[in-house]
Amino acid sequence: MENVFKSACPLNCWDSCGFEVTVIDGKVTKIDGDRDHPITKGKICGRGRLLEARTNSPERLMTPLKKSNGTFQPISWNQALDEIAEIMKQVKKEYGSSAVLHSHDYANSGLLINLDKRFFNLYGGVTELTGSICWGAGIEAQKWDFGDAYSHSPDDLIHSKHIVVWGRNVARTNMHLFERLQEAKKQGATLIVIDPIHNATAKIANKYVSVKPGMDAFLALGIMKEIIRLELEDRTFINEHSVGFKDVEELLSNITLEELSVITEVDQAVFTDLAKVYGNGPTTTYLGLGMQRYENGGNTIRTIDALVAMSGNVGIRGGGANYGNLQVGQSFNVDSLSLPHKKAEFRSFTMMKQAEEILAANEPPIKMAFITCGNPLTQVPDTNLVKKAFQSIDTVVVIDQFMTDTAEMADYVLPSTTSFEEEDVYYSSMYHHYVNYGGKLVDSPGEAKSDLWIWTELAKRLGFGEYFAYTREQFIEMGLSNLTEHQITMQTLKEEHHIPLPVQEVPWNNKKFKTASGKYEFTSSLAKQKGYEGKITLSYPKESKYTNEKLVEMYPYSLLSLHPLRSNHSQHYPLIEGLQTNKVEISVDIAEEKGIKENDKVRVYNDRGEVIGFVKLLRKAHPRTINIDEGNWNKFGGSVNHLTSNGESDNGLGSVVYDCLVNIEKCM
Ligand SMILES: Nc1nc2c(c(=O)[nH]1)N[C@H]1C(S)=C(S)[C@@H](COP(=O)(O)OP(=O)(O)OC[C@H]3O[C@@H](n4cnc5c(=O)[nH]c(N)nc54)[C@H](O)[C@@H]3O)O[C@H]1N2
Ligand SMILES: Nc1nc2c(c(=O)[nH]1)N[C@H]1C(S)=C(S)[C@@H](COP(=O)(O)OP(=O)(O)OC[C@H]3O[C@@H](n4cnc5c(=O)[nH]c(N)nc54)[C@H](O)[C@@H]3O)O[C@H]1N2
Ligand code: SF4
Ligand SMILES: [Mo]
Repeated sequence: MENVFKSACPLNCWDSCGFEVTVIDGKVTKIDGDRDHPITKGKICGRGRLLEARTNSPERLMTPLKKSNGTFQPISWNQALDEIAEIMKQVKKEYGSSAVLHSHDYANSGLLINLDKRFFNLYGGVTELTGSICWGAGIEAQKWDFGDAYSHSPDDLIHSKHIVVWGRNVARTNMHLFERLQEAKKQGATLIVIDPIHNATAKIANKYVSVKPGMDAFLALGIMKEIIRLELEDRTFINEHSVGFKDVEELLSNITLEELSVITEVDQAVFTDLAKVYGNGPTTTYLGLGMQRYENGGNTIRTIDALVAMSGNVGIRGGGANYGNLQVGQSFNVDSLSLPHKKAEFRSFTMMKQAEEILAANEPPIKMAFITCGNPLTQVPDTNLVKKAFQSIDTVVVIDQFMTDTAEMADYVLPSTTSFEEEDVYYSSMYHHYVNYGGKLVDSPGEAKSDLWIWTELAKRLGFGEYFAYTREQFIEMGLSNLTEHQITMQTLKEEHHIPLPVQEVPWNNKKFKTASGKYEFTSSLAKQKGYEGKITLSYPKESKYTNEKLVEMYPYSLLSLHPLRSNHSQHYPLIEGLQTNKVEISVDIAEEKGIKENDKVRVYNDRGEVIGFVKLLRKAHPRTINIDEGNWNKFGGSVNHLTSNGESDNGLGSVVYDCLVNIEKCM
């Protein structure tokens, strides 16, 4: 029997698409877009479509596995859960509950993923991860400037005269914004793309600006200088709704346009052109995550925010410094799910430095780790260190659907369900503000169980089973409990499939900010409170000629590791043969300098490691730039994170995965 159900994409992505899933005789056979979804309107990408193949893959993990003498043996759920619970009890008794690490990322955008935290909080509180390899530097930066990171509603784009896409690979990573960019251009808006790579979004732009990786703040400073020279700044906003602009003016007086042009490798005329773009708005800025994955990443986002603010583009229709949209996630009653008050102990490592911290921890040491919704052996910087760290832990439990590089090194691997096998509601705090319903459509294969089932069974064995004595539906209701007045309940979601959350469409339109002063803070009081200087500064990436000349002599090229077109991080590599080798994209000047040609086999290396791959020439990239897409598995050539460093951004909460110098040589 064939049925078509409305559902939603669970992948970590800007777009949070609505799905129509065809199920024939208890099996998912096809995934299409939900034409009734107001934002995603029936279109989805290949990653979404391939969830069918992922769900039905013969490679799915089917039973719990335990490693003995280096090989995995299938064991029963009872044995796996009894043993794991016993180890948890022992570890807690001997070392305290924070000797357990919960390592995770955000690979499932369902609401119930917050129940992981409930489990670990009730256990007593474990070592948790803070910050984010993904967008941590920028989120913290916007908290300093605005008080929070909020974006305009997608529909607001029609009010923009100019659109600046700054470090976001829209055509590849955010397809529904891409459609809107094309539409806005037809309506007469101008599109400017600022990116070291002439990507598919740049191809449709009216103007493309190629910038030296990691130097965007200097570009924003140059634009601000020109705005002031041309008297295009918004003095009303600056005088009435902001604090600290004097510090920005002082900074601007310390550096010349000539110097800024040299640092950014951008022509001075471009500063003037962009000053006019920002000064004659409304101009909206879509910040991506690209330029904040550097040591100076927080400062970069703050300097761009400052440009958007001083030019009068904050809190107005058609404006905005759109980065993340945290108001979406803040709509839910997450605390009722995660019970933060239940934890007695607490320790945190940053996501970036988890490996280093594992190796250094002694009060208590890390004796056990749970890894869920993440694949740190491919995705966390400095793979060699990550491997060493996890191998040093007595007991590693990985919950996943596939035998990933991370699962390979675990002691216990527990098979998890995919999204069509369980009910949940899905949302993303990245772009639009609709929450989507996804029901249970098929049974899980073999003995795969949901993460929630696993927590529930462990909780029973650990003595706090009563906190998990709820159905999925009841848990979802709990998370939605503060939305009933907006008619967002299980019932209405099941009926309507997608409902807009009650968030602001034009954030900060009343010019009241969530900062301590209530104003936009060019110099941040929150930063000062946290022990930072608080001012925007002139700061460079960690690996650049301005900070480490010697390193540049050895490793002259900037390595980016962008998100792959056809895979969501590591998840689709096993399903697509064409992805199963490393493609090393290099700017043409490097090819000339090194005598390398298209398809040559090359070795890319630095002090941290090496990656072997095959060359593809980037004809219009910024000079001295290389890209190797992230996410590749060991068996297909290995993760680009063998080369990246585990440093933290200037504000402590972001990664530096693009702040990475390398050299390259042809393999003989
Ligand atoms: N196809 C696909 N889509 C995805 C994902 C995926 O894995 N695959 N992942 C999803 C997730 S989790 C995320 S976080 C988002 C990320 O979405 P994006 O932010 O769009 O993705 P990135 O790959 O980080 O690429 C950002 C862009 O920044 C540019 N860039 C790098 N360094 C600099 C710099 O110094 N200055 C400037 N101006 N630009 C720079 C890169 O060339 C690239 O074009 O994508 C989501 N969508
Ligand atoms: N060099 C470099 N490194 C990067 C990036 C980069 O641009 N360059 N990007 C960073 C970014 S933006 C991000 S968001 C991270 C992503 O990092 P990860 O989230 O670690 O990446 P994924 O490959 O999506 O791995 C997620 C794993 O979770 C599993 N999974 C999916 N759903 C569930 C579930 O419901 N339960 C459980 N238990 N498991 C599940 C999947 O099968 C998969 O193996 O990578 C970061 N790493
Ligand atoms: S991965 Fe993103 S664009 Fe693709 S279907 Fe899922 S939400 Fe939509
Ligand atoms: Mo991400």
